[in-house]
Amino acid sequence: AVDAARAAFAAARDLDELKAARLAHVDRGAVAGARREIAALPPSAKAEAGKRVGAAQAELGRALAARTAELEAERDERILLEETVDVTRPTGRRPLGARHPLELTTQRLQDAFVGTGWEVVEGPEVESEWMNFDALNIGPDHPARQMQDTFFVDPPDGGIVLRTQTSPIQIRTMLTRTPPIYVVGTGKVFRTDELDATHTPVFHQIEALAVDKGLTMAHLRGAIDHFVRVMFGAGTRTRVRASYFPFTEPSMETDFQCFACHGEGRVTDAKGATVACPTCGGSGWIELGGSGMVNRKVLRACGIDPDVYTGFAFGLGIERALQLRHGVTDMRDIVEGDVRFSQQFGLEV
Ligand code: FA5
Repeated sequence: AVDAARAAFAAARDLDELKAARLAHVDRGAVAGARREIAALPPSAKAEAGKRVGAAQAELGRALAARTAELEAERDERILLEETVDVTRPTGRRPLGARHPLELTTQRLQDAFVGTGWEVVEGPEVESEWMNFDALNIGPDHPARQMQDTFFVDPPDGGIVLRTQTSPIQIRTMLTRTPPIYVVGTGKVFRTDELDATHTPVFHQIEALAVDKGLTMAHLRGAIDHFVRVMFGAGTRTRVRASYFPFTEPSMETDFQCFACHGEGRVTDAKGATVACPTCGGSGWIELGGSGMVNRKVLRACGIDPDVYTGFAFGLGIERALQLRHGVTDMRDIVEGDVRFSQQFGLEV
């Protein structure tokens, strides 16, 4: 009986078959039967029979345990093989994104200020007309309201606009702080401009504001020069010219030399003809931003005494700055969000 059981254990190909063999040969097999029969034996034979049956049972137990261990090892090995992960197989890689050059440029511009002790401030994109215009000395009938074509938020007479410039950040800052003030704000601004090579309806500005005792135009020129050097390198050609903004007096505008025609105003087209440069419109210069001494009326509206303090401010378009720095001839490339455009810049903008 023991040999038959051993043969059945050996024949079992997996743990289920081994279980069946155990039921047949151990639990209900001849040895178990022999054990039950011991009770009926005469007392003199019981001890001897008990020993033999016990030895047979122990033998069966050992054989079963050995085969169980073998089959379990086989099973574990099979599972390991079936569940193997091939780490050398090529995977479906997800394409990496890239940080947008506008974001990198903004950071670089902010760094240029923070490095000289200025502070970064923010303002909302949905702004009150009062902050965006009135407080900046642009009254309801002021022609400058038409200079910046405005998106109105419903209802149209609710006095809420999408800010057309970052200059309302100046107002918010002067209303909540006392001089000396040295702050720089950046963000999205909105105008109903058509999308073309140098315009987009949603663009970014950076705005700097300083209010302190004794600030003059010389400080403003110095700040702009520092900014332009950091941003564009020492060799960049810029010019300032007198301009007009209601919130600065006097006002200036900074232009940079057109990178497409190198200031010539004319380029050669695909057919070899000389035509007006499409990037700058033929003037040879591209407007970068406006600046000036903070208008006394604006200081007063913000509760700052213009007889004690003076201030200067400048604001410029970041897309334009990016165009200049990298010779991007068409602003549409900047705003379309194609990752291949961003990838060209890496992390160094
Ligand atoms: C202003 O917005 C003033 N707030 C700037 C200022 C600040 C003056 C502080 C004085 C003191 P302006 O409307 O010129 O000015 O616009 C500033 C710059 O934004 C422009 O020089 C140009 O670089 C950029 N810009 C204007 N319109 C667009 C547009 N549609 N797309 C991209 N950039 C634009």
